[in-house]
Amino acid sequence: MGFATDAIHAGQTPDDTTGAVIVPPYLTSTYVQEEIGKHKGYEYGRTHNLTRASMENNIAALEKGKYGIAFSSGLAATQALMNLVKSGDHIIVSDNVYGGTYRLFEMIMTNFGIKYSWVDARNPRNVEKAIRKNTKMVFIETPTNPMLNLTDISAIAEICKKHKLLSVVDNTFMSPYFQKPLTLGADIVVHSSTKYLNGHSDVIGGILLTNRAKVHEKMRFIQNAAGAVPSPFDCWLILRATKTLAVRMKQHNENAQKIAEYLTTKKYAKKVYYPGLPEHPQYDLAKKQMSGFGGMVSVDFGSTKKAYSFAKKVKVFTLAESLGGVESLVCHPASMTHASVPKKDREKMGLADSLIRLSVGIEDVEDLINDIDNAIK
Ligand code: P1T
Repeated sequence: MGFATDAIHAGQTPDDTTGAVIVPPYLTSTYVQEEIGKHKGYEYGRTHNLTRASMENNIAALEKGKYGIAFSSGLAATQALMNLVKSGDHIIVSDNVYGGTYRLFEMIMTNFGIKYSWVDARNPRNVEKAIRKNTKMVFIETPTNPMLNLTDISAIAEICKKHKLLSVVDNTFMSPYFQKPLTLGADIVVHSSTKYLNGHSDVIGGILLTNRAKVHEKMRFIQNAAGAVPSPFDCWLILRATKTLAVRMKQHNENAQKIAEYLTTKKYAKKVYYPGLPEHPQYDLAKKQMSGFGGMVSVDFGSTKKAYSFAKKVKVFTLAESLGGVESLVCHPASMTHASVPKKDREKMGLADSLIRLSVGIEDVEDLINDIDNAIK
């Protein structure tokens, strides 16, 4: 089946009792047992929930994965992944990731003896060079938040296979509509389903997708044993939202492409970051591994004052953290999403105090462009 068909149907069958076409939110913490040990396969809400399972299977189908394991946030999903390694193990990470991922790895997981190397993964050779005896995993975000750097997923997967490492791709920025890392050889995909998958800025969620039975088994165990599960209602909202993922992503992409192209013609935008611009240094790779360029655009205004003023003056764009919702958001990564990253590390990757990140929504693009222009004036 095609993507849009799977988005609407995969993982879902009409309800057995009533024939309800839409999987209901099973808002229950527990299930009746006929006698001890005799039940319908559902024992307790943390362990089993049909709304959650439907959502997991739906997103797994979209990512071309066999298994989906959902969590209460994107970071909870990433944290669960850390159970695949142990104290003394080493993980290689792309040097630009969401600031919260950096904070989780450097400020929490290092206390448990996990070691991290941060490398510029735009060149896969840097990843291979960073491999040590105790390396177990390579974790990349592509495109990165907020610099929109790309990593060649196939090249990383190949390196990981050669050295028997697990390859993980945070696919939050593209969504499976534009990029399917498992089909390029990655072992695990992680999402903040808070973003495009849900797309309506009303849920916090995360999910892991894989084709590896052993990874699935371990993660399913962690999901239940550590317990960071999403609520059935949130799962229902996400399942409702993925039905329109294809149409939303097309519009995000169309609007973002127009805005990025428009900004490149304006003197006030000192630098525009968008993988759909031919001047993006990795435009060829973008065309190779993605089927669209997404809805995220970053702009360097060349001065912190101008960046602050722009964020304050836009009216259709809302100043807020997060991304991937139908409404357009503006964010100042240095003080918001990436405040946990030391300034010198931010600057090394071009994440200046003068940088503004736009999550381009699906409003009328003329209104968004007018909003940008009015703010600049
Ligand atoms: O917020 P949460 O659902 O826990 O997801 C964390 C996360 C993981 N990966 C990427 C690429 C992300 O962008 C995020 C969250 N990002 C934001 C909140 C933000 O505004 O960038």
